[in-house]
Amino acid sequence: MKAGIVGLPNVGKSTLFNCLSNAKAQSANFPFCTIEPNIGVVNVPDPRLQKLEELVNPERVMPATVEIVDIAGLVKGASKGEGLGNQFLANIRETDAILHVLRCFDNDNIVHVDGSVDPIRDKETIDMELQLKDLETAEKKLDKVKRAAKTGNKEAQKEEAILNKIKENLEAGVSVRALDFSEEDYEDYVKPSQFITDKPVMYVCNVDEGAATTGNAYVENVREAVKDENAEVLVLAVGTEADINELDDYEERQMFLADIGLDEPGSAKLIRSAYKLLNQQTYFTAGVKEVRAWTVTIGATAPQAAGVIHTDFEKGFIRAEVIAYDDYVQYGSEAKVKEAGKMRVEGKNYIVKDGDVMHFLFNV
Ligand SMILES: Nc1nc2c(ncn2[C@@H]2O[C@H](COP(=O)(O)OP(=O)(O)OP(=O)(O)O)[C@@H](O)[C@H]2O)c(=O)[nH]1
Ligand SMILES: [Mg+2]
Repeated sequence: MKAGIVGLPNVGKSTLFNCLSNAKAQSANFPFCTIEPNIGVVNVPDPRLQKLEELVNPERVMPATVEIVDIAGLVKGASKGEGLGNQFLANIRETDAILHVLRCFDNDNIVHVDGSVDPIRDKETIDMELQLKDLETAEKKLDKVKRAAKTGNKEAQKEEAILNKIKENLEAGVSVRALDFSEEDYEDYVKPSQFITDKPVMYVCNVDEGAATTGNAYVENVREAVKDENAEVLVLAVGTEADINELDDYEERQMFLADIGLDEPGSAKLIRSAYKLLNQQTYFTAGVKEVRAWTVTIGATAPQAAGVIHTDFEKGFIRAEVIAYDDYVQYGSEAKVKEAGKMRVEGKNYIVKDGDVMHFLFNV
């Protein structure tokens, strides 16, 4: 699962990537600095892991990770090949969620491809290009399905109706994610097309450091414009955080963060949000060798969770011993949790909960 950083050129996407990841992307004050996508595997900050570390005192600690991709900027006409054109659209299609970066800071020295700072216009530009690309996808599919629909094939007719609904909405500037479908229709006819505007999105408002905690008028405009989208709007002083991230010393970083009013980097919050946006959650394994956070899709069963560690664990799954994170912390050790009768034994239909501390029994 990966989240892609998307936006106009020169709005701070690569700078944001550098806040998140240690794989340094080139960032510079000119449009289309990024061409090939930068990929980073980013640790998901999770205070629960430190707590478990204190309790278990393991040899090592492994955090959960999420993959972030920094993608080339896109401009008006991109869907028709302008700028870097279609190439980047393929990069976006390969991601599972979109982090849409909007420039919300004034600075005459940083070029804006459309001449002025206006995050609402910028958002519309990006949305429109992605919608045009999806329109192309919908039309291609429609062409294919039309003939079969004419001959009376019921399924083809259903698909045609759904594709027409998508097409009409895209033409009216409505993204696929905003449309309602029955779960069955969605699974059968919408999801397989992998529409770009169907991917979950969150907005990252790039502000200057004075607005890191408060936001600014641009951010207010963004909030107002997306209020019906049910999408998170995150405020981040990307440039400043990238500078702070360059410092090697933890204390020093915390000091500079405190200066702009933060007790943790906005980028940490962003990673957690991206993780949620990807529909992921964490369960833990806690042993003396290793305390580790594992990533599972929300709704995953115990065997599927076991499969994240090893496919054999899933195939040979017998049962799982589960301790809720809060119980683990309250009683302080696995033994004490057991004594208190708070360790549960769960079977193959158990739906994993965020924060479960799990131990799997299996045979191979
Ligand atoms: N003042 C200020 N400058 C910023 C901020 N974020 C990024 N910049 C600068 O803006 C310029 C462009 O940043 P990049 O991160 O390379 O932009 P990008 O969106 O990746 O651009 P492309 O790869 O060309 O699409 C660089 O000179 C950054 O230093 C910010 O928050 N404040
Ligand atoms: Mg870039």
